[in-house]
Amino acid sequence: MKAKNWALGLLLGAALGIASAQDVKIDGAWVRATVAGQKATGAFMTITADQDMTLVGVSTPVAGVSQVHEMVMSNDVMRMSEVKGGLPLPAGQAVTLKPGGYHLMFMDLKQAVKEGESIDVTLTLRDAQGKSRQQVLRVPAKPLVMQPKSGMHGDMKGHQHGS
Ligand SMILES: [Cu+2]
Repeated sequence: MKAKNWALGLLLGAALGIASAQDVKIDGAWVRATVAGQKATGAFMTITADQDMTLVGVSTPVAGVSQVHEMVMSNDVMRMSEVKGGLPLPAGQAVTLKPGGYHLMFMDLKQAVKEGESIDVTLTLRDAQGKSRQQVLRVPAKPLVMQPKSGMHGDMKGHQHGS
């Protein structure tokens, strides 16, 4: 019933030429401002999809390589790696990308990301039917608020991937 309503809404939206840009809600997006010589940075946000979606890719003009990353424990060391198969965005669930967890990774930076400036970030999203589309965001650059190292560790050890 719900899916049917949604499909009908999509059909109407398409018929009226309305872009379904509001399918995925983005809250609190920011990218970590870089310091001199820094070649990589991360971006963070909370993403809420109103239908099951998968974040399959990301790009920005300021980086040569952009990936969706996760932090994983490997031999007691936190490492980050690309999320294989994309990051699931279950319908109605807020998925938070934050330091120490999921993040958008921008590598091979072509320019500095300065505090107070914004960069364009394009998310590639795939729906349950396998259709992909892109959503462009303006993401402001902010400095990372430094936290005590020990506190960070404690947080990470207790970290579980919640639902
Ligand atoms: Cu990363």
